[in-house]
Amino acid sequence: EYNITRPKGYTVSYHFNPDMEPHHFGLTHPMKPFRLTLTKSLVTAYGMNFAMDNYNTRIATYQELNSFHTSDYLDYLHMAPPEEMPRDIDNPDKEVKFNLGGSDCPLFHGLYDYCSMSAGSSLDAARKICNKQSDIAIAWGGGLHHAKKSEASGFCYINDIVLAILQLLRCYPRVLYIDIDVHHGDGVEEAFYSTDRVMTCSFHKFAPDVFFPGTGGLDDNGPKSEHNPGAHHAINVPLNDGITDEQYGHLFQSIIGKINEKFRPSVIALQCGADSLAGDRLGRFNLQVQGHGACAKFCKTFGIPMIMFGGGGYTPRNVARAWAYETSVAIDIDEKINKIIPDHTPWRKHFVQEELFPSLEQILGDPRVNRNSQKRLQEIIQHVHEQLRFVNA
Ligand code: VJV
Ligand code: CA
Ligand code: ZN
Repeated sequence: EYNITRPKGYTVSYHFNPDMEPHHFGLTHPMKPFRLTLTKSLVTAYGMNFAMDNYNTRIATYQELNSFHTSDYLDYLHMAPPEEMPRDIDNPDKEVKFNLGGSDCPLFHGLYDYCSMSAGSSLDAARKICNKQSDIAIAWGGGLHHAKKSEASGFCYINDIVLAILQLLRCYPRVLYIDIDVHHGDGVEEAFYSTDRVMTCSFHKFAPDVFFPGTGGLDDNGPKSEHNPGAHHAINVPLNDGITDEQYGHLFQSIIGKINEKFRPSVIALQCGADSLAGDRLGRFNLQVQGHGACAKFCKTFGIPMIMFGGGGYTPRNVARAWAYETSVAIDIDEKINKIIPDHTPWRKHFVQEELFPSLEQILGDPRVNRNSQKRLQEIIQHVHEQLRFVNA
C-alpha cells in the first residue's frame, strides 16, 4: 500500500483526449489508438492522477495546424473521402496525393478529427509550459514525428511536435528535441534544420533501404554550410538491432549530458516512442521498461521544463507499461513502483507457474541478438562530441 501525493516543488500535467480511442487505421494496421486508453487506465489504476493536473484536451484549429502545414495539404486531409481498402494493395494505379491513402497512412473515417485531437493535446501541453502552469507536461497522444508540411508519412499526418515546438519558441530561446522512438525523427529534424534555436537529437535503428525511413546517418548534422545557423544542430545516433538498457543508457547520458552542457536548452521536448522496447511488433531493440524510462529520468535531472510526447509503440500492453512507468518518473514515484508497473501483466502469476515466462526479464518478449559493438558505440559518442565543439549557446 502506498499514498500518491503531488511531487514537491513542481507541477506535472497530463493531457488526454478520450475521443482518440475509437479511431481506426484498419483492423490489422499496427497503429492502435486504444493503447492511449490502456495507458490512461494503468495510470489511474495506480492513483497517479492524484499527483497531476489532468486535462481533457481540445481539438486543434485549422489555423493552428496551418502554422506548419500548407493549406493545400490540410484541405485535402479534411475533404478526402475515407476508403475501404488501402490503395496500394487494392488498386495500385489510383493516384495518391500527399502520400495519403497508402497502407501506411490510410484515409480512414474521422481522420481529420483524430489528427486535430492529437495536435490539440500537444499544443495544450506546450501552452501550459509557456504559461508556467506546468513543469512537466505529458501528451501521450502526440509524438507523430514523420509528418511533413505537405505530406503524410509513416502513420503520421500532422506533426504535433513541430506545432508544439513552434509554440515553445514564442516563450523560450532554445528548445532541445530528443527522440527515442526506434525510427528516425525526420519530420521534426527537417522542420528545424536551418535554425540554431532548436537542436534535434534522434536515436534510432539505421539501415537505409531496409528500415524506415532510411535517413538519420551519423554524418547528418544539419546544413553543411557554416553560414547556415542550423549547422551542427541536428544530432543523429544510428544504431543496430538488439541494443540493451545498459548500452543505451550509457550512450544517452553521455550524448544528452554533453548537449545540455553545450547547447544549454531552456526547455526539452522528449518524444518517448515505445517501439524501442523489446518485443515490439515493428521495433528491433531490446530495451526494458526501466531502460526506456531512464531516459526521461535523466532529462528530468536538468531541472528545466519538459514536454513528454508519445509516438510509436506497436505492442499495446508494453506501450501502456512504459508510458505509465514514465508518468511515474514524472511525478517522482518510480522507485516505489519500480517492479509493479514494468511487470504488470494481469495473468503473470499464472504464466510464471506454467513456466511460460522463464524470467521476468523476458516479459516484454524474446530478446533480439545484439549487433551493437562497444567500439562502434564509442565512435558514435566521439563523433557527436566533435560536432558539439562547434556549438556554443
Ligand atoms: O517501411 C515502410 C514503407 C513501406 C511501404 C508500405 N508497406 C506496408 C511497408 C513498407 C516502405 N513503412 C514503415 C512505417 C513505419 C512508421 C513508424 C511510425 C513511428 O513509430 O515512427 C511514429 C508513430 C512501416 N513499417 C512497418 C509497416 N510500415 C507496416 C504497415 C502496415 C502493416 C504492417 C507493417 C500497414 C497496414 C497493415 N500492416 C495492415
Ligand atoms: Ca528516434
Ligand atoms: Zn517508430
